[in-house]
Order: sequence, then C-alpha cells, then structure tokens
Amino acid sequence: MYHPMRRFLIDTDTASDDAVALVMALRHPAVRVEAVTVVSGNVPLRRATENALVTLELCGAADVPVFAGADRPLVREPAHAQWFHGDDGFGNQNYPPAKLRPRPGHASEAIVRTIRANPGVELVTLGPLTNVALALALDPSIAGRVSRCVVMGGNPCCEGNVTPAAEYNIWCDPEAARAVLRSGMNVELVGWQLCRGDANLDESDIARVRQLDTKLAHFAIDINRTAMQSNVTQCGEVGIPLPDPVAMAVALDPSVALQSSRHRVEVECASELTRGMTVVDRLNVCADDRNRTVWTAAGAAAAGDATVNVVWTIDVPQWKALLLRALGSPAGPGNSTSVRYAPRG
Ligand SMILES: [Ca+2]
Repeated sequence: MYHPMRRFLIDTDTASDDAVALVMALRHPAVRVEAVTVVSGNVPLRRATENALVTLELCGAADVPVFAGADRPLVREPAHAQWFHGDDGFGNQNYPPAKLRPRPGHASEAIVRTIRANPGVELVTLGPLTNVALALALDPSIAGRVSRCVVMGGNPCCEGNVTPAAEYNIWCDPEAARAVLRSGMNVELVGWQLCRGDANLDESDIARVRQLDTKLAHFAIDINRTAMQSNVTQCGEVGIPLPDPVAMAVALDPSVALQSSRHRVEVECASELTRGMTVVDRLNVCADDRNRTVWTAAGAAAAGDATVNVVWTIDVPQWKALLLRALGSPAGPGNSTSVRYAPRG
C-alpha cells in the first residue's frame, strides 16, 4: 500500500505524550522522519524544543533536524498546560540537557522546504497549528504537496478538555487551525475524544510497557507521571492519556482508524464561549442552497470545497500494539531499526 520508506514531517509542542509519539515514528522501520518542527503549546517553545532534542537523542536519531518555530499563537496570548504535564513537560524528571541543538532557521521555513523537497510527505501535527499556518502563508502550494496531514486536535461533536467546547491544540491557536483546515490540505482529524477511556494506558498496559524493560519503555512511563495524575483531576480517569501517540498510530497505520468520514470542519474564532470549537458539518448542510446564507454568516464560504477526514472510532488494541512494538525496540542508533542515513545539512 505504501512505499517501503515513508517520509514523515512532525510538528510538535513537545510535552510528555508528544515524546512518545516521536518515539513511535522514529523507531518505525518503514518511516523516515525528515524533520521535527517545534511550536509553543503545552510548554513554552524553548522547553518544547529541548524536550524534542532529548527524545531524539534517546532514540539515537541525531541525524533528524529539529527546528524551533513560533513562540506564541498567531494572534492570541500563549497559554501553556504545564499543570498537566509537569513544569518541564516531562513529569518533572529533570533530564540533563541534550547535546543536540536545533538547526538554524524558523520551523515554518523548514516545513516549506521539507515539503517541497519531499512531495507526498506525510505531515503529522501534535500541537497548536501555528507553524503550519505560517508555512501555508509563506507558500500556499504546500497544501497540495503533502499526501496527508494527520492532526491531533479537536473534539468533533463532543466535549473538549480546555473548555466544554474545545480541545487544547485547536483552542490555543484557533486562527491557525482554521487556516490549515481551509487550506485544502488532506487533513485527517484525530480528536481528543478518541484518546480517552479505553485508549488510556491502564494499569495492566503500564505493567506490560515496564516489562519490556527498555530505555524507551521506562522513558515513556516516567515522563507521563504527572499527566497520569492530571488525568484523574481533569477527567476522573485512571490511566496515562496519550493523545499524540494515538494520532501517530493513525498516521503510521491508517487501519487504526476504524470509522471516518469527510466533512467540512470549521473552527470557531469569534466567540468567547466556544473559542476553538471544531464545528463539523455532518449533514452537509452547506451544500443546501437554503442554508448557504446562514453558513456564510458563520464564515465558512471562504473555505471553498475543503473537507476534512474526521476519525470517529479507533482500534484500541491495535493502537496499543503499535505502541508496545515501538517501545520494545532497543534505543539503538539511527532513525530506524534497519536503515542508517547520512547526516543532513
Ligand atoms: Ca502535543
């Protein structure tokens, strides 16, 4: 179905679940990560960049370039979530700084460059969409040059985690999210609601991960210590919540998404009450001329024909199997277990 060596570009506000998603991509034998771009989000940009570098170093992926990008949303004030992930975003594990350093240049430029150099690259976004929106502003043609863009974000047709109406990544920078969803990029939306309940790592899952007894397995559990406590506070759920790795599982193996369908999806940018809400046109009312003026008033007319592939259900055992496979591999050198690459400039 796919070329043996698929190319990924990952944008991340690297906190505890992002790091696990990075591990999954970096250790996948059929994936080459072309670049990691970092955005302000769950943690401030500097911290997120450091966390990405620590994760790459642990995976022996020193050849993967890391670029720092936006240190705040397009027009909103920054709003981090360190209460959820720990002050360092990594469960207050106090890892020493990485020896790796970010490459010069802004993440948005790196996104444009990487996509233009790798037509058909698969873009995976694990944080607010600021960097991707900035990249689209630099070069709108990149929308048509990615084969897909898997977005961890939104809460289609259900409650959110920041407000009852919105999920963090979309709420944090709704203008950026709207720009991406309207860009014509082939977006697959993996909403927060898919990453709750059974998708959490429960106690037996955590025990299975620990039993792998690899550096990566212990890292994945250790850095999510604070997030596990916060999950009880936020949702009353006992277990480690891993939204970004769930999205990465869908990215790595599309069959993890059991049910999905294409719809126009709009992001609320004007309301205080529902800022960042992902509004899904499930009944395709925008195609009905009688509704067009109403929908136009909501600002969707500018969206053209862009639709989004909304994932509604996932194969939970399959997502967890993918995770265990990634964490069970030794933290050896290279971007993959089987292929080494020359350093990149
Ligand atoms: Ca994230």
